[in-house]
Amino acid sequence: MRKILFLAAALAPAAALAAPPAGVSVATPWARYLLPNIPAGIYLTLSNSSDAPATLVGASSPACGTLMLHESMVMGGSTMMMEVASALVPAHGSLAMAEGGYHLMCMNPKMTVGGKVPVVLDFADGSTLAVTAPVYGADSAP
Ligand SMILES: [Cu+2]
Repeated sequence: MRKILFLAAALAPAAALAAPPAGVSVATPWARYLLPNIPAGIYLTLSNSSDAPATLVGASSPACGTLMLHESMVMGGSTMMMEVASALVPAHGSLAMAEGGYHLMCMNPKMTVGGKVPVVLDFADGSTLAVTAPVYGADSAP
């Protein structure tokens, strides 16, 4: 009896969701949705109160099909965006993922304006952060 209880306790952590990254919190997550065939941007601000940097390496959402980590930049006078492998949230600092900079790109959006989409952020140390992003349309933002 004692042995069985011990095994159950040892297995429990593996069945649970990955822990959130230490000291990292999210503010003002939101999505901009236009049309089903136009990728939707997801924006948020990550803050890190810990002594170690946190590295965002990806994200997923059942409302997006593929959810990519993008960075917008101006090249030769026009704004381009490209997929990036990671984005750093500095120790005792923050990372604003906003229009014109880093953002999440929801390639096959299945959402409605006024609704909410769940997003899981994945960090390099294996930790994850679950976020709920309200959906805005073309002409509004939080
Ligand atoms: Cu993009």
